[in-house]
Amino acid sequence: MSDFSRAIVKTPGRSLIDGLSQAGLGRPDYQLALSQHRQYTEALRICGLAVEVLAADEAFADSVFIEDVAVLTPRCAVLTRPAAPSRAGETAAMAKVLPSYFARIETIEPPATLDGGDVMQVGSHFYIGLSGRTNQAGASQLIAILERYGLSGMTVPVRQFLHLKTGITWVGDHTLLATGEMIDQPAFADFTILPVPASEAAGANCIRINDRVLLPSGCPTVHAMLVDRGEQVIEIDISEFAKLDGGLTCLSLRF
Ligand code: CIR
Repeated sequence: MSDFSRAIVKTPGRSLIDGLSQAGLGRPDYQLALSQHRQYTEALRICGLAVEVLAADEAFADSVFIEDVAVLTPRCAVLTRPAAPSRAGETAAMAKVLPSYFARIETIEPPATLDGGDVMQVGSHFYIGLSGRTNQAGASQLIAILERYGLSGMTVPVRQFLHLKTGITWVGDHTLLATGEMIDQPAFADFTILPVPASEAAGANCIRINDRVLLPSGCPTVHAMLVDRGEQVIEIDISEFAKLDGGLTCLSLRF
């Protein structure tokens, strides 16, 4: 079981409509995005988390995807180095927030790039996607930091997805929800894989929090698989964030 007690989220700004997007689903509706973000935040609270809600930052259209700017571990926080040029400045705001919660803060340094969406924690081990956003130098720096704190990490190639966790997330015990290239990825051969059909690919990005699982709405097959395992599922509609390639995990940092 994960044992999170806190989360940090960031209110979407009006500039959200200009966020990076490959999805081809059109621009987000800002008012609907705000309402979905409130429901998401409320779901985190229902899971028992104390949630800090940061103010919107209009200078950074994608800053609602707060997961990408930090990796939080039980022993230290790591400020990342987002690869997208328009997102590079997002870490400055996070650098001011983290000292309230973490005594030890590490940073990823140039020329490395690393987005938090590429980092999947399973216990004390961290899987790091080598994607269009996270390079080998970023992964190597993160692994070196983790090892200094008695944690461990390894890389996983990501070809089909924006980030590693776009295609795979940990759902509890020794089990992962996976879609596309992640279903047969050798790095995860020892796990029980719950295969997510391509038609419900968004469902591969879920969040296990304490005794509940958050799941994007519109994934009936995945919902049924989770209920079969005895999970308590909370469905959340994040349609406006999906238009910017965002999933459930990207909208918060949990620790
Ligand atoms: C981006 O392209 O950076 C944003 N539009 C979406 C980031 C999604 N983050 C994530 O999957 N961790």
